[in-house]
Amino acid sequence: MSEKTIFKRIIDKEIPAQIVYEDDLCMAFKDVHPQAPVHILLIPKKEIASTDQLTEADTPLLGHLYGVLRQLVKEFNLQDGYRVVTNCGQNGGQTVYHLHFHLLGGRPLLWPPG
Ligand code: DGP
Repeated sequence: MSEKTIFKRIIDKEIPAQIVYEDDLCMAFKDVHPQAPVHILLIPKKEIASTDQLTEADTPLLGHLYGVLRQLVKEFNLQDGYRVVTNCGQNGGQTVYHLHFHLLGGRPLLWPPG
């Protein structure tokens, strides 16, 4: 069996994280290397390695995740603007192969990204 990702270990509560939201389908916690005053990672509990592994069956899950993102936007007062990022694959800068959304805000964010 392949090794658990660090995010699966957080889901299983084997390692600590600053969890800001959790339900049956997903979990949100603070990024350990924050790139903005607010930097939260939202992950499904289902083990999906990346956007490349998503199927049509995951459509309701993605809708749920975006609903939770909007809740987090309110909770963390990001009404002035924010960014939702999913890195995919080597060129996309993905380092953890468990699907996740970065929610970044609390400062003006530059574009294009590096
Ligand atoms: P990505 O490069 O898109 O795969 O982002 C992975 C993010 O996960 C990166 O911003 C740092 C964060 N991260 C890695 N390990 C841990 C951890 O153990 N705890 C927390 N809270 N975040 C982590």
